[in-house]
Amino acid sequence: MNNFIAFGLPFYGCGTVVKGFGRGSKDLGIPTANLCKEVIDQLPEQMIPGVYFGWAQVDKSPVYKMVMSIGWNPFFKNKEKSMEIHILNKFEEDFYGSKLKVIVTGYIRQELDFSSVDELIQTINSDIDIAKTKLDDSTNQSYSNDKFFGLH
Ligand code: ADP
Ligand code: RBF
Ligand code: MG
Repeated sequence: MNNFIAFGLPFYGCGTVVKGFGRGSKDLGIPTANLCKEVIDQLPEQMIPGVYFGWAQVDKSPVYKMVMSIGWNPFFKNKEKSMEIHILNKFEEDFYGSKLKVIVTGYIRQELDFSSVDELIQTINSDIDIAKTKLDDSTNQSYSNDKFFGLH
């Protein structure tokens, strides 16, 4: 619960999926749907750069677990702030231009720099394990049925 207060959570966001940096996250097995600038500009001040988890919905899809990175990706030294969401579901097709809704319920860690891509991937995979477990607790689970996801 302290996380909620410290990081301004839960955060409810909705925006269009835009093209990201085209770095081939997908080839690494971790595609990330990048949210449009309008959402990034509306983030509360307490939502510091870092790795978060929560729930996501693409247009009228079911609600899935997700992990999210906010910031400048120190490993790649991005010039623009991004908000990228990896949804824990296998999609048959890309969904650029779709409406993506998220409820962010927890914070995992700061963004880090790494000495290799392998290290980055391993760390993201451990974030995914943490998110899967935490999202099963009753407080986090309850947000998957939030009426926010029912309004289209
Ligand atoms: P970009 O640099 O354009 O963001 P990515 O390699 O990160 O490219 O791929 C992101 C795209 O992959 C998303 O915009 C979405 O259309 C698609 N995609 C397919 N499966 C997923 C998933 N499980 N989570 C997030 N995006 C996915
Ligand atoms: N990029 C970083 O530079 N440092 C990070 O600590 C970091 N953590 C991430 C955690 C998650 C859960 C996700 C989805 C992405 C993260 N990224 C991070 C962004 C990553 O570098 C980006 O998605 C690349 O495009 C992967 O190839
Ligand atoms: Mg991406």
